[in-house]
Order: sequence, then structure tokens, then C-alpha cells
Amino acid sequence: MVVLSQPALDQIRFVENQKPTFYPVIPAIDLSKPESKTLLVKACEEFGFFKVVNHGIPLEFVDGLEAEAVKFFSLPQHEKEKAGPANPFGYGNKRIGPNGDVGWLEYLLFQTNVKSICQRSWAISRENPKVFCSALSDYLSAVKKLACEVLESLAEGLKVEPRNVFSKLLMDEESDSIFRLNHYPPCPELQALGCNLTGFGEHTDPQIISILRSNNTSGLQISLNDGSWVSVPPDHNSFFVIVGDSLQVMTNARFKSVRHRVLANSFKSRVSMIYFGAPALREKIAPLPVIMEKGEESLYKEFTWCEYKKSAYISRLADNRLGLFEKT
Ligand code: GA4
Repeated sequence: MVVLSQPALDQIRFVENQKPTFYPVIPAIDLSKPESKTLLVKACEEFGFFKVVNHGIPLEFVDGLEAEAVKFFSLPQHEKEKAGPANPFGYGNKRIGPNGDVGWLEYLLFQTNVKSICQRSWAISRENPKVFCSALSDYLSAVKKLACEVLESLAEGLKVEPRNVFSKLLMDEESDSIFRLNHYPPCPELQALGCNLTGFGEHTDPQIISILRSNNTSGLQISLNDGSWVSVPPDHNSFFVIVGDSLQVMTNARFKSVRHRVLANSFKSRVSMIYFGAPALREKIAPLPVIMEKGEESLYKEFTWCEYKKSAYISRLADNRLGLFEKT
């Protein structure tokens, strides 16, 4: 059994128990179909969230990394702590970020360059760091390729050129993309308490695009435009795509970064893996001139990814981080 150490259960936010509302029509986009470009744009405009099928990521990469993650999270607590604390990279337990946010989860946070993955693998898998390193590297190359394909289709759907206008930011050698493995242990006490517990509190992702894959355990919820929360049925064969704040800015708010959260489950462990595609630190984040209509003005002040990231790391998880950069 996995025992999560401090902070204790009562320090984590409980969420009112509402009947689970499942996402009305979660856009499921088949990337092999020619109409996918238009559907991707529509989903980014309406929800900032969708799932993709026929994504081309080999199942063995997904299973290989999930098996390594499960192996790590099953280690005794003192062993896992050797890979921590997460500042911000490494093993973290319940504490999220540096400003007092907590949730019912443990996680590993990584930079995505091969050198740092391989170095960190030594603290994660003492028996066989090479296996962990290669499982993570294989998965990362495949998921980065998927993120770039989605971004290129979005550029085509928006009729902006060149088609790599977004994807080149992730392909940059100095791209600041990161990756996280999350484990939400079951919390049986919730049954008796009759309420929900925050696994990962509500937030938007600061980056350009996030690609999330989870096992078949529920928990992910999305906030709709009217502020209501809906549960996303888990689907271990698909990848969920989340529009980040930076893509919202680059499209001058045509695309919406989606607020999302994860609730803990009473019975089952949830394991998720998320790739956060980000630009290089020096990169300016601003609406693309080719997207702006004649006379349209930017809704945002100019900033670099480095400035946005700095400001994110002094914010609380649920804060409206883009608010600080909106023109008044
Ligand atoms: C949210 C998205 C990613 O998980 C993350 C998170 C990061 C962290 O866990 O260290 C942050 C959070 C995320 C935004 C605000 C700050 C930073 C925790 C937090 C309170 C890795 C990221 O890039 O931003």
C-alpha cells in the first residue's frame, strides 16, 4: 500500500460532492481524417480541450513508461524521496509548486532534454536506470511528434503560414518543455466522508499545449465557459490535448486555455503522464500578426516565456495568471 506522508488529508481541499456530469460531447478527433484540421480549430475555440484518436503513438511506448512509473510509485516512501524534493524537478509528494498548494498525489517532474532525463533516472531506478531513461526518451520523442502534428494541423486549419509557426517553438533545441508523471493513490476514507478530495487543484497550463494520457481511472474534470465542472471519461487509448495560456495569447484569445482539475478516486489509482510543450525562455509570446484581422489589437502586453514562467512560479495554482498580462 502506498502511504503518502505530510501534509495530512485534512490540509487538502475537499470538493462538494456533486453527481458526476460527464462531458456532453467531448470532441474526439481522428487525426487520420482530412476534416481533422477544421475540427481541431473548432475544439480549441469552444473548449480548449479535446481528445485525439489514430494518434500514431506506439502502444509499447505508453505501456513501457506506465510500467516504469508504477514500479517507481510502488517503492517504499524513503526510496522515492531520494528522487526529491521537486524544486521544481524531481519527486514531489502532495505539495504542488512553491506557494502552498497541496493535493492528493505524488509525482515526478522532468526537464525534457536527454541529458537531464538520463541523469535523473539514476535517482528513480537504482536497479536499472537505463531502462527508465530509454522508456522515457522513447515516449517523449513520440509525444513531442504528436504535439507538433496537432500544432501544424491547427496552423493549417487557421490558414496561417508557415505551418510550423507553432510547432517550431517545441522543436527549438532550447525549448523549455517539461514532463510530469502523476500518481493519485486511492483514498478509501472518501467513501465514508461522502465527499470528493482535490487530487490536483484547478488551474490552466501556462505552456503552449499539453498532451495528457492516463490509465483507465476517472478524475479529470474540465471547466466549461459557464463555470460548471464536468468529468472527462477516462480513455487509456487516446490522448487528451489541453490548450495552454501561451497558445491563447498567440491566437489573441481565439483559442481558450482550459481550466481543469483532478479529483481523487476512492478505489483506484490514477496514473497520468503529461507533456507540456513550451517555447525557449527567450521567445516572445504575442498574438501572431498573421492571425490578427485588419485593425485588431493585441489583448495582451508583450512578454517573453521567461517572464511568464517567473510570474507563474510566484502565483497560486488557481490564480488567473494571464490576468496580469491583459491590456486594460
Ligand atoms: C501547472 C501546469 C504544470 O503541471 C506545471 C505546474 C507547476 C508545478 O507543479 O511546479 C505550477 C503550476 C503548473 C502553475 C503555477 C505554479 C507552477 C505549480 C504552481 C503553483 C509543471 C507548470 O508548468 O505550471
